[in-house]
Amino acid sequence: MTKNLDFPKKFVWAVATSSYQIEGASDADGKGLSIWDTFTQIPGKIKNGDTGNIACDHYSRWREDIKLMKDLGVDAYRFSIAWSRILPKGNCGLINTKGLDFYESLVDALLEENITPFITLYHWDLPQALYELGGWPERMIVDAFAKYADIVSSRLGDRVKNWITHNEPWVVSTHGYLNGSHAPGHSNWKEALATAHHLMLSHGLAVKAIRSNAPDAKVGITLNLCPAVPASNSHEDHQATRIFDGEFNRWYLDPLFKGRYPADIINNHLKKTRVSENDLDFIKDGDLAVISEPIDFLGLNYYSRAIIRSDEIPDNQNAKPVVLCGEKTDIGWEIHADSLYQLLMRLKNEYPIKSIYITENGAAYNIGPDKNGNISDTKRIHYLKEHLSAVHRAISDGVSLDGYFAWTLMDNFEWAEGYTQKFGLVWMEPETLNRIKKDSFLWYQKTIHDNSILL
Ligand code: IFM
Repeated sequence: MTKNLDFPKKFVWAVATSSYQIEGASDADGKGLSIWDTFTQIPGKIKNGDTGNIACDHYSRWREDIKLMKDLGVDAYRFSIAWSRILPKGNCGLINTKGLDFYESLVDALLEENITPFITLYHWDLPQALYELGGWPERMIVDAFAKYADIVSSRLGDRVKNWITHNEPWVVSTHGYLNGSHAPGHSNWKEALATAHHLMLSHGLAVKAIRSNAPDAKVGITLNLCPAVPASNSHEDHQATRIFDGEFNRWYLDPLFKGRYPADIINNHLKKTRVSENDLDFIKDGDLAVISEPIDFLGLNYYSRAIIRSDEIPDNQNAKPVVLCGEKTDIGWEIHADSLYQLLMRLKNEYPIKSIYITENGAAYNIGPDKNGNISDTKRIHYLKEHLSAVHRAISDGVSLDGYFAWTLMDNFEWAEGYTQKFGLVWMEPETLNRIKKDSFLWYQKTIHDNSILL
């Protein structure tokens, strides 16, 4: 039996992208280098030696991309600004007006089509010049980011009413400064923790800067949150799950919404196992008050859950796992829509959050065109359907969830995976960069049109 799930009238249907993943034009019109421009040049860092030098060439083809979005029927579009297009040398040196002009044209054209722009200020492409001054582990970066936020919002704040300071600070800290799989490729606990702190502190200052230029704007931050479950009922697996949750989720949620770091993680874990007392001296008096500046919405990126197995004891001494990993997408992430529902309910019950947007959700399926040129990505449709059902259920159970941004409009540069992992609703023809709509595009188009999913 089929059934319709209708969404609230004002529900925002949208798609998201990010600058380095789609723009290309890595040195056009006065743009400075970013850490991703340099990291992708290091042999062995990115699959197939791929780079974002050309990416989807959105910098030239943005009009075509807006047409695609118009055709899709979205209410909103989330994109990020490349900091080094605006300030090629970070915060010292001239503002590159051509960079600002580019984003202004994009914003004006979106508004003309009735597509609401959501700007993300930082989606990982730090100006190389700021990295050379010490980057995120150094406190100077906090003022540099606030200044950049001020420059962009003073130019666009009269038209852009939705702002996201950072995208996924956990990824910047963990992949950039702890396991080194992302730019700038460091592996150092103290740097990773300082990076996370400075990202959050700079977020608080940027909120104020944006509001002073656009008092009627809604400002938020996007976190990637990952619900965790113990693999077994053992004490060790439960402990490991609490720590995982503390480092991954509470480390960002608690400062933002409770004005403090999670004490169990600071005292019983980090100081005992990772760093010394002095290593946390980057946290200064008053910082948490800045970080917890009230925000208008939380952006939530959700892809999967984590099943946690302790490594404190040998596996054969631990209890038998009872939670097993289910089906995965092509990138190897488990599909678990119910965890999205549980996460949304947890956010509602544990944190004073005014409004939530799902700012990213989607799946990597790498299927390409068949001999007739059709792209039957039915597995992505299934993934989106299941996750939107979870969203619908959460809304029915009282979560203030105002919109959903599918990740992503078109196949693009997937960081260390290069172009091997395809999350797009639109296929990017490798040689020509022609855009071809996948079946999931047509499905999302109908969903948006009906404001409803058919199960
Ligand atoms: O492509 C990324 C995006 O840049 C940030 N969130 C996760 C996506 C899929 O890995």
